[in-house]
Amino acid sequence: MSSPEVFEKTPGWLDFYDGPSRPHFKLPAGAVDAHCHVFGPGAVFPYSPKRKYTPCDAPKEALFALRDHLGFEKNVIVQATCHGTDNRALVDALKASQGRARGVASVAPDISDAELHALHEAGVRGTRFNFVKRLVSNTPREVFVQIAQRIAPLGWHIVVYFEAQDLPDLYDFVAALPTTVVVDHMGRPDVTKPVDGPDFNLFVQLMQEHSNIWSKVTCPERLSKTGPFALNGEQHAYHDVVPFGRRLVETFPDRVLWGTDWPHPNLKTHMPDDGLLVDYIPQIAPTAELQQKLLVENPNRLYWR
Ligand code: 0GY
Repeated sequence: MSSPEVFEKTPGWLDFYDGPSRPHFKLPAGAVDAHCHVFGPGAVFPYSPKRKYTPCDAPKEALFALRDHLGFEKNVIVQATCHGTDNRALVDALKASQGRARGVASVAPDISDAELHALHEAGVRGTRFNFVKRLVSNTPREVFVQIAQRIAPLGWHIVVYFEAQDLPDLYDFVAALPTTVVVDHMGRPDVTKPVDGPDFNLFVQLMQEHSNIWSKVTCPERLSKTGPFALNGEQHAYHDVVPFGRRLVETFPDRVLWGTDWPHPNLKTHMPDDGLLVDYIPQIAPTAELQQKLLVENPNRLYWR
């Protein structure tokens, strides 16, 4: 047998946070971490030859340990671009979770019916369309339309990942998708702009006009310019992102999801303490009712029905 390929991490790659704190915020029973990934390990599940980065290994055992440490009951594991359309690491994690994880896969339009059904059987409930140019080469929109037609009969949804400056161009395409659509990370707003300014209003309009569109109110650590610093002597994690998350949670309480984004790919300056990320949640979902919807009811309705 040939020896497994050895992968060198992208220079400057930050490994996930070692020894996350235990959050002060107590998650409600049944809470779901609805956006996280597994990476490899590369020796078992090689990274895609087409990848734009090589991550640290972040295996399922580490994800499940984090789940238990933070107090989540379940995970939604999203296929990351470094694995391309090879969903084996994802499927392996889903099977090992004993029903406590669901998945979002990346598929090609020519995937066979048998392969689609095997993914469904393993716990996949969605596919991801990625428009972030530093992560993927361009996929023609007709290809995405073909994939949407293949997955819709399974009752899957589509996760879309784009950056705010691309929304005007993508608006009609996203609005026309035939399934439930979940937008990653609030469409990546520029949080130095006003929360009620034209850019974020366009995103809110997309959700207002289309009741099938949901948003993950995730990734303050990616969007924040202020970072996880104390304010007025209190720990206010990523406070500049709070108005954006809170606006979506309060306007669309039944169509928002939250997740850690562990192991936090492609962060260049700081790696978040996942415990502190959990402590961010009550800032954007201040009542027990909003927390229950965000963390328990919404993800269970989408992934475990
Ligand atoms: C995220 C964000 C990123 C990466 C990916 O699939 C991926 O490679 O999603 C990113 O670099 O912004 O949601 O994990």
